[in-house]
Amino acid sequence: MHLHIEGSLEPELMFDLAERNGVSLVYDSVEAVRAAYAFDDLQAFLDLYYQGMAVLRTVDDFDDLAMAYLRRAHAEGVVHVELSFDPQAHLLRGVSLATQIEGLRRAMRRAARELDLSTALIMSFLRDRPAAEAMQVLEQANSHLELIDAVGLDSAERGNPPGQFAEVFARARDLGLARVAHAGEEGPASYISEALDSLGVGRIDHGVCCLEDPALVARLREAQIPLTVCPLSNVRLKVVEAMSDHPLPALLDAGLKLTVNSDDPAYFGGGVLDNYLACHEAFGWDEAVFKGLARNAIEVAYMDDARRLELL
Ligand code: ES4
Ligand code: ZN
Repeated sequence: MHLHIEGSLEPELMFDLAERNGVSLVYDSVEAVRAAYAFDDLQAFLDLYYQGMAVLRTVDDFDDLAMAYLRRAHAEGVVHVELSFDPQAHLLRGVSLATQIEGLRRAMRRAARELDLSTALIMSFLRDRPAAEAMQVLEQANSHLELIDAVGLDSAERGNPPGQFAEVFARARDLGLARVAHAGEEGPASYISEALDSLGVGRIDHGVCCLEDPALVARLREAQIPLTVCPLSNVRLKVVEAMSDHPLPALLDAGLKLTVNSDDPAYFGGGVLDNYLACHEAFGWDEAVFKGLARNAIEVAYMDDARRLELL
């Protein structure tokens, strides 16, 4: 449920697409790209993430990117994928919204047919760009609304509070779209409350900083607001020093509705299964804990009720 499809771009495909589109990369090998993936914080990652995705130009590129990821997810036992994408990052490079959505949706349709994977599409706004730009993108998306399931909010968190996007999210609600937002990844716990209050989100992406505020933890527990936690991402971006310091066990003890997700699998050390395995190794969780996490995801995912019943 928390996957940036552009963050699933493996260096091998990055080179293939660069060649196909005549885009030059600053790296001369796949190994050099991987070696550059040592981040001090979210911004250091975002700089490489936006640079890497510049190879995406055509419908086929978005189709190939998504299909490669959906095949890998299927191979590791994933049965439902919610792909989030960052339309502004591509619009700013002259790639139309129609191109992006057509490519992603083509892969999603094929995955349903060939892999029995259900999927949903989340259009995320960049919080470090003006809210007026997000509103323009939402208006542009009006002609593709049946192809979008939810809107999200991502990119650089600190100094970019959710409240700035209140109007955009109110408009998304009026258009019948579900809403999620990154909050409490690097930013303060107050951004989590703000995302709930001013954006009306139904889920919080990350949310790990909620433990700073006991009243907020109580609220999240009482309302059973889902948190899409990404442990390997938090280690790679130095939100925590190591898996052994990760707050997941404390969040679980607090009775929160948790799911474990991969965020940007090509950049942070793997997919959902790798994140599950890292939790098993660090926390010694048994099968019952993982079944509970997977069940939480199925209960709150954007899928139709027939699919939910089939999976539960
Ligand atoms: C992201 Cl890890 C993370 N945080 C915020 N925005 C993002 N976009 C892609 N990955
Ligand atoms: Zn994320």
